Amino acid sequence: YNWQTLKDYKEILFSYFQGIAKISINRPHKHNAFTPLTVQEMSDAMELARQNPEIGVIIITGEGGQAFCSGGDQSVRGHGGYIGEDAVPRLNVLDLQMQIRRIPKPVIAMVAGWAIGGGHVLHVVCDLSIAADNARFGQTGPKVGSFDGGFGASYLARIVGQKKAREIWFLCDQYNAQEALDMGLVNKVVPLDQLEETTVEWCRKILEKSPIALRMLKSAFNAELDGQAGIQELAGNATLLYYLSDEAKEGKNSFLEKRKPDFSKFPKFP
Ligand code: 1HA
Repeated sequence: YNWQTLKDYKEILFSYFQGIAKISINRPHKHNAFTPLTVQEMSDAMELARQNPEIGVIIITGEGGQAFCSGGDQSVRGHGGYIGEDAVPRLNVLDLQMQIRRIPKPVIAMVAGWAIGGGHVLHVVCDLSIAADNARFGQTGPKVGSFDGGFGASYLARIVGQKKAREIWFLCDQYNAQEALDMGLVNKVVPLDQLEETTVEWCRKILEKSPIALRMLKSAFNAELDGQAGIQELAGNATLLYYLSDEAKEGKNSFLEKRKPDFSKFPKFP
């Protein structure tokens, strides 16, 4: 595929091909562990992908074929978070998780090798996960002095069930691609050399579909779990649709034309 670089970053690659954006962590020497800068760059790329109307689907992945992401870089973990160049400790991956969930376009995790710790949670919050046969999944928090009690716990439990989610966190075991497939943690497992091809094929199937239907469905799936914030997201999409209607336009036009709105011609559906 002829991936075109959309923007140059230090710790990630951000590229584009035929409606698809690919955000790839580029720290293979650390199994793609993230620093605050990695996360900041991923956030920036996600925002660009959100704003770009050419982009209909986003792939999140890691370079090198040996790891998707091994979580927070423990060598920059300091007092109160992961420390970047500005010496401030941060847990900014939590904001990135929210971005992945809220972007109104499908996000696919393309997982080769390790998806561990905070890197595992990153694939969990993606809409779909496609795994290579060398993928390995697991949480390490209780082993390394961390935990993600947000989506990393509650959303994981929605996916694999309460018993399995507690097992994953309490034992910190690692699971292979087939085991992940069996527990519904990933959508598909393919040989490593077919990973990108399959993921692009799935993206193309998605890109053929109605963008508003996809957008409504993503926010509907989110709403059930996200409470007031989820309802806000779903309702925002209802507002978007309403703005497209003549009925809503009559409201705006009457204001601009300094007259009373005339909604009489609009049906009062049963
Ligand atoms: O829980 C959170 C958060 C919770 C709330 C809010 C924010 C959060 C943000 C982050 C996190 C976390 O991510 S906590 C969990 C952090 N991650 C880990 O505990 C995984 C650590 N890595 C491993 O257990 C293993 O590396 C591995 C099972 C993924 C692979 O093992 P393997 O094949 O034996 O490779 P290994 O030799 O260990 O790794 C290759 C190189 O990558 C090593 O460097 P080298 O010794 O060659 O210099 C290794 O140190 C480095 N590396 C791997 N993972 C990390 C890492 N370096 C820093 N941080 C890592 N996470």
